[in-house]
Amino acid sequence: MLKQPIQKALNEQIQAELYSSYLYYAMSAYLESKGLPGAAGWMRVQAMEELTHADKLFKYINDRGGRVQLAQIGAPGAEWPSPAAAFEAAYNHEVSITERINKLVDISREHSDHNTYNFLQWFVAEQVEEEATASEVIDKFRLADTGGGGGMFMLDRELATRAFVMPTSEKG
Ligand code: OFO
Repeated sequence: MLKQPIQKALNEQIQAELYSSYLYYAMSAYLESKGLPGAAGWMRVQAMEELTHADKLFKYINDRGGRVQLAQIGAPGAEWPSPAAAFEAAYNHEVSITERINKLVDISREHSDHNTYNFLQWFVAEQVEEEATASEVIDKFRLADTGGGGGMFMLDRELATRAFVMPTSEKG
């Protein structure tokens, strides 16, 4: 059985992950409007991955006999100063999500909830990747910017290759 403060914190994290998805879908739409279908596709895959993060928390709360309670998700905005700025905002958002995950881990320790502590280790590792991938794309945008229009075209083609892979535990 989940303790109340843990359940509350996990529910808040579901909301944060769903907001991440909503934000990345908004960024995808923005990138599409800027004539960058590859970057838009990359961001759409990111948005889909965030849904699987929310789903992981959803399932965990239920598995522990808790109660999922969904809250309102705020509007993510629709415009950024440039495509590179959208990726910078995505990176900054991931840094804030890492802080949230770290706080969740702290709460699980405060309540000696070893199951939740263990469960959260997946998210701890995932956040390293989330920050790194966003940061890599920002670096590529900087390089592409120096290469004129051709550099951006090549980068967009590269970003188009990212595919969504359904995590094994969420299949079926
Ligand atoms: Fe769910 O990792 Fe990004 O937000």
